[in-house]
Amino acid sequence: MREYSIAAIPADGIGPEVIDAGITVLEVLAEQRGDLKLEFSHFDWGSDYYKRNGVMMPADGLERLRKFDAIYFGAVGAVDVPDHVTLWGLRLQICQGFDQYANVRPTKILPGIASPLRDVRAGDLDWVIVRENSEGEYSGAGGRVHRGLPEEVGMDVSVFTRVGVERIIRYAFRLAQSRPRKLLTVVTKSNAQRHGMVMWDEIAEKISHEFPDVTWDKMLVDAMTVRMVLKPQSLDTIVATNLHADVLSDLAGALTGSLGVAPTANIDPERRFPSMFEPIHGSAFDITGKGIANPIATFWTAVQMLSHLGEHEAADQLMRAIERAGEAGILTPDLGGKATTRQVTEAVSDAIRG
Ligand code: GGG
Repeated sequence: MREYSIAAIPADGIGPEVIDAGITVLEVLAEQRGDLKLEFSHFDWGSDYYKRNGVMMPADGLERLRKFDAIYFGAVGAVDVPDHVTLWGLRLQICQGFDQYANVRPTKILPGIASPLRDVRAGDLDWVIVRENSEGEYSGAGGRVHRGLPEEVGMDVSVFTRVGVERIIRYAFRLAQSRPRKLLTVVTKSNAQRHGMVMWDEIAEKISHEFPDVTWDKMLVDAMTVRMVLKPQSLDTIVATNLHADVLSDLAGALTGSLGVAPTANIDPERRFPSMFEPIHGSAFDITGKGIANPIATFWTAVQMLSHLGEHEAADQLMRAIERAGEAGILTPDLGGKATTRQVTEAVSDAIRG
């Protein structure tokens, strides 16, 4: 029996609903297999915690998380707490505190789910977006001076370091190399942003020589949005900055049916710290409590978590169960269906049981 301890941080909005669903299917999976024990510890951090304590997580939060094998995360964002407070106070603190510099976002059209793109169906669109997750536009550098005055200045400084860019581009080349098509697209905006983004291009060129079997190209982020829509089959692995990849992966989510199916893994490739697994979507407070949140992204990120833990068979089993629920047409309203979170959870659990 292999045992893993997992920190569950459901946080805000629909986060608790989808994490609850995720833990249910993981427990069904562990029970059905019999070779796996998953021990969940729950943390009530997030916006409600902030309203009670003035912080999104306690000062020793990272220290408390460090001992876990993985973190299973819901979403941040609340109606009555500013977004930059919720994001920086919890999700980014964990990503940056644990140097989870590779944010990996598999994107494909699952069976039974329709893409809004004409003539594009399951198999035609199969990408992995790699988001730089530690610096760039999310460096946190900058400031505001002369607050409230006409001459007020607000600055967000994008910081790109050679170490940071080299490691993410190398990670992306390695990932592209491990996939059948061995294709990588490096996205920047190096025509307009002539310092850090030009350094990205130069570093990509240098690192490409370590991977002679990977075919790669460069795209400007604006042109990339067009290519994703018009020529989705021409793409495979994609690497971009923190902000660019954030925007591109929302588009990718929509192209694969809904953001509700899009998973993400915040990985520390060197395994010094626990990695964190979550749906891409936020707290979606417009549907919170209605029981209709799509749990598929949270299930799919559990597949990523199992793979990261080395449980590849269990990961494949869960992925097949997710696909079978889609094939059976058990879909939540964001995908045009009528199923509830609970019905999708039951369908995936039944598929696991076979
Ligand atoms: N589960 C992902 C999540 O909660 N995202 C909230 C959010 O505001 N993210 C912004 C970002 O990642 O840039």
